[in-house]
Amino acid sequence: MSKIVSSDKVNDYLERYMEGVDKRNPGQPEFTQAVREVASTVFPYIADKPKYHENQILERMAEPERAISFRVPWTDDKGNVRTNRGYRIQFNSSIGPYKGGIRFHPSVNESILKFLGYEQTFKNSLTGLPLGGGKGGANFNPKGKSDNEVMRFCQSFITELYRHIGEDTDVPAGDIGVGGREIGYMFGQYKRITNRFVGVLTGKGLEFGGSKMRTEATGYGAIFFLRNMLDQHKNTIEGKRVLVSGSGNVATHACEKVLQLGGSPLTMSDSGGFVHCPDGFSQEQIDWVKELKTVRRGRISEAADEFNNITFHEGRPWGVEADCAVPSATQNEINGDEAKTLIKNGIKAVAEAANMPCEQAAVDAFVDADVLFGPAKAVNAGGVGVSGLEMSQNSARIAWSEDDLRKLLENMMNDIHNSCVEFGNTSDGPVDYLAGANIAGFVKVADAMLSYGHV
Ligand code: NDP
Ligand code: 2IT
Repeated sequence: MSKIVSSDKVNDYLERYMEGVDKRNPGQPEFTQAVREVASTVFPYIADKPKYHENQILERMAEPERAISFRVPWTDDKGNVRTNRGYRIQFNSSIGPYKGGIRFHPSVNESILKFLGYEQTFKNSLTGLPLGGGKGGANFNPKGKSDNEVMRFCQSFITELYRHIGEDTDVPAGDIGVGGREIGYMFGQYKRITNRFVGVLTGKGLEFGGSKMRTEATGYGAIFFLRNMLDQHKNTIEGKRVLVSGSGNVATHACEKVLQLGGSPLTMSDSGGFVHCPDGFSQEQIDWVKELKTVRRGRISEAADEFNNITFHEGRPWGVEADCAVPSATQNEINGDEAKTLIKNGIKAVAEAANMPCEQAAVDAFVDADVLFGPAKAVNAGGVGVSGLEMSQNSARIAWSEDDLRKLLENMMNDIHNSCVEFGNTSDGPVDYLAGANIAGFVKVADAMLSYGHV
């Protein structure tokens, strides 16, 4: 390959590569969407670096090292036998043990978990910690289930999964539908089966090896990254009106950090619709939503019944006028038309706190309009970053202070932002955070793979 490769030629390579990926993964649109997003920015970077082509690095990266699928039988409170499908996708262990969350949601399938495991590989690389990429879950719907049903499901799930994971092999954590309650049940069953007390899961309770700041880390980290993007472009988060979607772990802590840094979080949502508070949610209101979602397990619409400055609306919050958007619910929750509405309403920055919340058409619209766009693998890496620190504390049998962990998280997000700027700086226009994050995440994993030979 010559030193200078034309952009037409790079596009040809990309399309040929994607043809192969599409062919090998039929019926997996989320997975191929995630691969295209990475490949479209990495191909131009490696165009004059033949070692990556000759060693088929991108081809090998798009193939999980191992995909495990298993039966999860359990009994509901009425005595009915129920069966779900569990998975663990062990995607890439080049730079550390597989690491990534577990999702319980009826939509879970192999495509969604492969997209998440693939993304996780690059995200974990960006943290600077020795963490490989993986993801797991089940098509189990925790909504409407009793605590005992959730416990029995988690116990059955781990009764198969335990043989595939370990503190130096694969370390799962939470994701949609998996929080402190579920991690507790799963850790308890793992310990019981193996008779070992080790850091095999992260996001544990503080009483049994959990890390301070892990609960807050993803949402707080996302807002640190948003602040860094604004600072880098001579702007500030103070006074900004911020749209947040979701009302779970990531969304509530994102709202909290926006408020702490002097901004106004205007919206939260769930699958039933969104709530809008034109004054910006107060800490009391955010705490109320945390309790609603983690203890009472109610619907976000209830916030409008409780507070008279909050209104409930059907649909998604992207029609509300604001300065920044932090999608924090799920994949593909902003489409191209919604992106255009946000742009028309003057949005200045979008930080993806959920994984792949923007459809490709939305990403393209933001980038074309010079809106600052922070991609998920950089923006939400604080969660897995503090999970990595939980693993370190577990190995050393120590617990760091909240103050130390807060500083470590903030420094980690600064370092990730700097890496994106290093690889994504453009001569004209804003930093290309998409390319920056993808390339910075890619290089470390790719170079480790080169060292190992063809494995
Ligand atoms: P939670 O389960 O705590 O909250 C999920 C929220 O998103 C709920 O409000 C839920 O509403 C909403 N939601 C989920 N699916 C849909 C859907 N299909 N349509 C509309 N709303 C939906 O999950 P998290 O906060 O942990 O995760 C949110 C996002 O952040 C996910 O993309 C996850 O992968 C990502 N993430 C999480 C990390 C973590 O540390 N937890 C780390 C990095 C990324 P409802 O209750 O109605 O379903
Ligand atoms: O998507 C993610 O990064 C997570 N769900 C957190 C993973 C982890 O291992 O903490």
